[in-house]
Amino acid sequence: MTDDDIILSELPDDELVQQMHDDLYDGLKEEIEEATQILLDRGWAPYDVLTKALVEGMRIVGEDFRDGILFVPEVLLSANAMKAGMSILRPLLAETGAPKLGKMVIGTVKGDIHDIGKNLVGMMMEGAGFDVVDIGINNPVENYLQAIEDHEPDILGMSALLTTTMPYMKVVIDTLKEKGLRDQHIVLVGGAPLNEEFGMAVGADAYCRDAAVTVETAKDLLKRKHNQLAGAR
Ligand code: B1M
Repeated sequence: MTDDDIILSELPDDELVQQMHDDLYDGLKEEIEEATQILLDRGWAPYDVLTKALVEGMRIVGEDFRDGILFVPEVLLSANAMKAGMSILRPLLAETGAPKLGKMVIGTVKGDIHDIGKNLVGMMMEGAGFDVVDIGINNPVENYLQAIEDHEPDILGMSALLTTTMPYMKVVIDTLKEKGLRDQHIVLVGGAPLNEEFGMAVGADAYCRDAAVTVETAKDLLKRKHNQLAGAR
């Protein structure tokens, strides 16, 4: 059977998820949209569609990109397909009706245009009840400062996917310090090449391994901050 003959709605769940990994790999946006909707219609939780079908598919793409099997144009198509699936899930993940826990500004740092992980973090934070202001990609320090002034967030989130761009996080944090703004915000950093040690070295409050950890860390640090403020009164 060729890919053209496959009727997605007739595949059982496990084969459909496998097919989504293949379709993501091949950058087939419409198929990813259709399959995302099928899984939702079958009662899958949006979070499970996101992690088991889309994120896992992108992990496979990432491995083959690393190994020189896939190249930038192909990975761009995969990224577009991934985003199409994510945009179906986004309103569903955000639809919790939970009271607002706080506000986060998030952006990818200067020189870096990767945004899938950042978008995912934003979606999960919204779903957990945070207001999220996404300032996009390739942000110089001025953009972060402007967003902080405009939106007065509790949390500043920065994403970097390249070893060459991750040091820029320190530039942003040092500038916040110089301007006396650092202590007013919880600073969280994330992205595939980072780790705990790096997060501490650049002066962030925490490194977040993934979107779920970001939500937990944000809640935890915000609670601690509120307790500290209450104790100081
Ligand atoms: Co790029 N790329 N890429 N790429 N790309 C990587 C990052 C790379 C590791 C691939 C590889 O070679 N193995 C490699 C970096 C190597 C390095 O730095 N040592 C790389 C390279 C080299 C490049 C280019 C330089 C390639 C070139 O031009 N020759 C170029 C750079 C462009 C630039 O930014 N200036 C480039 C371009 C691209 C595309 C445009 C083709 C595309 C991006 C499309 C887009 O984002 N719109 C792309 C992609 C898709 C990838 C890989 C394959 C996948 C990244 C991704 O979306 N992962 C990636 C390989 C990899 O990471 N293994 C790769 C899925 C996503 C859900 O995970 O982003 O890790 P991730 O996010 C996670 C966590 O990290 C965390 O939570 C997220 C969700 O759980 N997290 C945060 C992320 N940000 C956070 C922020 C937070 C908290 C948690 O704030 C609080």
